[in-house]
Amino acid sequence: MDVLGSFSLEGKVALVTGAAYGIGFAIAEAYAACGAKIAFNCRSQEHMDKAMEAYREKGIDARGFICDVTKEDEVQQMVAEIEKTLGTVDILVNNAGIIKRIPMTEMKAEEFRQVIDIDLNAPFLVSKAVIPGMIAKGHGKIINICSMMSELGRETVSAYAAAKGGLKMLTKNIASEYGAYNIQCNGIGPGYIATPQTAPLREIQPDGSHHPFDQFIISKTPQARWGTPEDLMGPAVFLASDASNFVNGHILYVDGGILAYIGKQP
Ligand code: NAP
Ligand code: GCO
Repeated sequence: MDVLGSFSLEGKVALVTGAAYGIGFAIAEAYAACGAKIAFNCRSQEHMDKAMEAYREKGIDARGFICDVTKEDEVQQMVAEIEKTLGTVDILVNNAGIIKRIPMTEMKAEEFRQVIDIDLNAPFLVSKAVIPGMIAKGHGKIINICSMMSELGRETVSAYAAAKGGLKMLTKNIASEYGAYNIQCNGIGPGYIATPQTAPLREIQPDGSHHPFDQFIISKTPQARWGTPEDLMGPAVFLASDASNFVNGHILYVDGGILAYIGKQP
């Protein structure tokens, strides 16, 4: 077996949702480096324009779509356009996501619903849109971007934890329901990654000190650092490639060891 070649994505069509920046952009960049054709989406034209420039600077000919992943008609339209112009989606990364950090008893029902809609309902909608093409083609890879909060809770992130816990089980269910069609569905559970989503947790305080949460995460991470989007590139390529053809229903935690560690004695 050509082990190195099994990591190639040459000629594959990859859709990475929410890949205007952050983790999604890094995963799309990694896939392009391994030979994949890239499609991505976001909601904001401003983010899209900046993303297209960033992809061009990296020499990546990405196809960008303004598409809200919570809107089934927009999702269906985007996938149809990708299938028409690039080909069947071989690899889907359900990456688009938001978080709202609000104590549960203060969170409005609409705020809870919005997080569930984007972080859980949308991966269902986008997966549902690409699976028929994967079945017809005889293979497919779906990678759901889960979270530490697929396993753990903490104050103020009830909606996000509920969504990411559900996304872990949606991952296992897609693996169960479509494994027979040679579709592998796995998750990546990033630890604490330095992106715009976690910027509020890393802000330098008015007195110039580090954010308390920043120090807390450092103390809870054996590798004593925040992750970077680049830390997710290799794991994402592995789960998108033939190298993982018998890995199904697995959540690969890329967390620097947080989930394994009780934390440093104060
Ligand atoms: P981010 O920097 O906030 O980026 C989120 C991306 O999703 C943006 O491109 C955003 O673009 C897009 N998006 C949000 N809602 C959307 C919608 N309804 N339709 C289409 N696109 C949408 O987040 P990140 O840190 O890269 O996180 C990416 C994923 O990893 C998320 O699922 C997050 O929950 C998960 N995650 C993050 C961490 C971390 O520590 N950063 C750890 C574990 C898991 P627009 O706003 O322009 O739409
Ligand atoms: C938070 C963070 C986390 C990370 C990530 C950890 O407020 O606790 O935003 O939720 O984003 O999901 O894996």
